[in-house]
Amino acid sequence: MDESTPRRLAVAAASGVAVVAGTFLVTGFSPRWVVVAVAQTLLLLMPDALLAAGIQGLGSAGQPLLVAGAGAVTVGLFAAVAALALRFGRAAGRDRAEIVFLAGASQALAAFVIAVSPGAALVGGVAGGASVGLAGRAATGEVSRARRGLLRSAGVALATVAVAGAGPLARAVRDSGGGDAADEDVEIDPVVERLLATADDRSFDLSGAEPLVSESFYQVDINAADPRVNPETWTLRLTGSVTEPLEVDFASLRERPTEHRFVTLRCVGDQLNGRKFDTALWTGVPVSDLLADAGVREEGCCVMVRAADDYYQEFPVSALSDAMLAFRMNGRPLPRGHGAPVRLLVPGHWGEINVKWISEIEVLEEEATGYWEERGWHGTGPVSTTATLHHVETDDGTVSVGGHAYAGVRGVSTVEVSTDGGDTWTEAELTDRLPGATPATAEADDPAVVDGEAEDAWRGWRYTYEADAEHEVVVRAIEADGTVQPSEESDPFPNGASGWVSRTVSP
Ligand SMILES: Nc1nc2c(c(=O)[nH]1)N[C@H]1C(S)=C(S)[C@@H](COP(=O)(O)O)O[C@H]1N2
Ligand SMILES: [Mo]
Repeated sequence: MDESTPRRLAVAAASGVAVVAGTFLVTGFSPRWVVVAVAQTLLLLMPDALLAAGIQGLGSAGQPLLVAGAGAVTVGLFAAVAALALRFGRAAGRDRAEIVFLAGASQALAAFVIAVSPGAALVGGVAGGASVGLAGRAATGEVSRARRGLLRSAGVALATVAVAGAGPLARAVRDSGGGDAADEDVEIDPVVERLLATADDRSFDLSGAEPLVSESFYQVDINAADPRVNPETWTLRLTGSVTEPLEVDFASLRERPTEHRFVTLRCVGDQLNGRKFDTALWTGVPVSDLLADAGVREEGCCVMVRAADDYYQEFPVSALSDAMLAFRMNGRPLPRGHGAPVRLLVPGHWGEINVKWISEIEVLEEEATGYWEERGWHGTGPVSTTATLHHVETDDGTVSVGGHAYAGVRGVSTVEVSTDGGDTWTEAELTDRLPGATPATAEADDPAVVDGEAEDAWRGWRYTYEADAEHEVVVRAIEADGTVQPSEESDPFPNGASGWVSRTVSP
């Protein structure tokens, strides 16, 4: 290693940073950014168990970790490309301009291969090359004046990061918080407003637990950066074993009969008493109308539902009979993170078949395997019954406990609480059920708007009692037909977590 080698490596590293920042300038935080493309590749290479722990287990917290790791790998990749270019250029006795060009061009090529974005490749190559070029002799030759060159190179990298960072980074940070069009001031439909106000009225005030409409809705998906799907060009195709294949665009979907529904989602990867379990008021179009138009053939047993992020899930076509294509959430346009512009909601089923960014429903004549089932999960069926215990408050011997209970479309009729570790049980107080499906054409002041009962939404529960010694609280849900939630505990993998939630309480 001659004296200039460490400097050349530093120049290469700065150049790698410049490429990563330069490409970001063009793509923003999207699947076309080199770092996101590398992250997706890392996901593909990851062992199934690690992948599941990252996505199903960590949920949205896994995403920043993955992106940070992929960022480091990507900088390293482009630094290596720059270092190779410098090495070859020098060995071949090229002059500085030629070496700079070689470095920039090879980085542009690498960027193109990684993320197939010509604009990003060009800007990335220019940033990377400029960073090498301004390093001057630190990169290409004699040691004299090398230090100043190194500083200039790092300067280019920093400047690119700063320029790339300002606007798009702010947007990325906002997007990763779920914010986007859905965050803008939109006028909420009066019927939606009435439904949300009703949900609010019916909620118990439980510190530590969500109201009946979640304030923060969990997010789980396979993406390092969620797809951006343009509603103007979005279509949904109905293909496969149908008499009349169909393609609907956003405008024609929105002309179909629309309704508002309270629906709960829970991820099969949710822990016992976990937080990947939420409820929203969704607005959309029943899938059955579309299926009827396409005409499912008698041989059609199942569907493969596909999405813009290359996610795919397979399940019985019968599950779609009461499903909905949703394009609004709590009265606002569906947020990007929850599947904009259109997602599927399948009543009573685990979250994983509620496909976001939906692009195709293919009717199959034979069963097939979806994304998570290929990785060992059993999450395409109905949810299991669960009761959470998220609220525990003690005040001078008075204890108040509460949470939510959910049994999919089987419905929860009762929640029971034990304060002696499961020996004796008492009925908890339950929230009134959320209102049933409401046509979007309803009049807001029509009493029927809040009549009826949501078919697939959780209920809140609470129980207040006196206690003077440490004790164990246990909670269990009972389904509408009297079935008691099973007590046997299991991990989320592969069928979803089961068991009664318990907690030791000291008054
Ligand atoms: N296109 C697509 N749809 C998807 C997923 C995904 O990775 N890609 N994840 C599924 C899983 S595992 C769950 S639990 C729910 C979560 O929906 P949410 O992120 O809106 O809460 O979306 C489902 N739909
Ligand atoms: Mo999930």
